[in-house]
Amino acid sequence: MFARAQRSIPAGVNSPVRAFRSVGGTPRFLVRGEGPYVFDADGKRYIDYVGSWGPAIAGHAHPDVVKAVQVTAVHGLSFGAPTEIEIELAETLIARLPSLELVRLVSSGTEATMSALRLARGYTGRAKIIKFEGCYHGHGDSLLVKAGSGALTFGQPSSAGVPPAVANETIVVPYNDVAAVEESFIANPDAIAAVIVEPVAGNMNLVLPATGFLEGLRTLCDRYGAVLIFDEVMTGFRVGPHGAQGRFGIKPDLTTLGKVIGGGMPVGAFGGRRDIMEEIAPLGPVYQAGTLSGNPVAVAAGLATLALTDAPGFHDALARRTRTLTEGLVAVAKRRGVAFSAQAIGGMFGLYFAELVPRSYADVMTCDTARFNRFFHAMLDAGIYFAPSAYEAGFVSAAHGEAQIRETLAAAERAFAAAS
Ligand code: HOZ
Repeated sequence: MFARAQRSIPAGVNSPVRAFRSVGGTPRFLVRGEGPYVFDADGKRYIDYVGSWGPAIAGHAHPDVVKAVQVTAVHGLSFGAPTEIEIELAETLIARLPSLELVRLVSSGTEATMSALRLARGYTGRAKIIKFEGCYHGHGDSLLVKAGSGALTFGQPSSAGVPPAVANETIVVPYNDVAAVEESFIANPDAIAAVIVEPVAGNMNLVLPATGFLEGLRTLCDRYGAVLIFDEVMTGFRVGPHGAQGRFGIKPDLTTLGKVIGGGMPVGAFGGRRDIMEEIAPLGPVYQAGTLSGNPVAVAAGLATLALTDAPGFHDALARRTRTLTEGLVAVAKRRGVAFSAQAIGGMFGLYFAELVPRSYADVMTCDTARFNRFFHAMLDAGIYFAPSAYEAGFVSAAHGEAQIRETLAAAERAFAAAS
């Protein structure tokens, strides 16, 4: 399949990290998923810690989600006209995130971040933005400057094809460095439209915000009249029922969402303060549109998924299980004498072949990628599917139970030996 795919698709994949180029070997072509498992075209079963890169928080093919899709699809796949189910998703998102007064649905996280930036620029009448080294916000031109995820995995954090005039409007500063943000504001008075940040960075492996970092961004944006955008495409309803903003108690001006809110179908969203959102067409002059925006079948999958996360104790149980995994891996590595660390927040985790957990892109770059690659392949052979890159966060679903964690840790005993 891989050979065939490469004849018609660049590198045989429709998104770069899937190509396995940084870890080597052949990508697995998946044919089905069920709960915590995915199955490849050769019939091999894997415990899946990619979870479609985040959306599969309830596990694969959860019966409630599948049913919602089936029931909705029978009535038509897309209308390009308003539907009631879109209101339900908008109301659900607003109820969960107090910072959202209005929200618009789109079809991907990339669309959400691109639109939020345009909106911030239109609202402030300013051109420059601040982003953080190693943060990835989709593949919009302004955002592919020192980006994370696949851009980082393949050593191309700044993409070709982005005109210098566009890239020059993006100021990049180190994650967790409030002083650098302040210096940028001082150097560019009245020119910065927005600060966009992953409140928990998940595209340069996992990096947590240091104490005071998010608060500092809030203060500086208020002081200099810039829009604070939290990119919660990854963290939205994965690190807690009210996202990272609920968890850290910071109210951004705009929020971008994706992944979990589509439950595996293409849904994104951006929303926030009413006075800013009212600048969006047709209320205001900032244009944004999409044929499949608010697609009813995709929205149905998202609503069903969000309903599952409303179960009492859902996020606590998810966080506990994720911690059991990371603490277990650290214990195994220690026994094997491997320099390794790990951490978790909600249902997200990071694994690092380094003694200490990283606090910045520079720290992430000190991790031993050769060791990661050996560990990755040993785990894959044992039926454990981690992200095929040392620069991606991992994801646990509600369908992962003790049995899967035990099996993972048993495989890790051998994989750490192979990695060292
Ligand atoms: N950019 C995604 C991970 N952070 C990967 C998307 C994919 O390959 O599906």
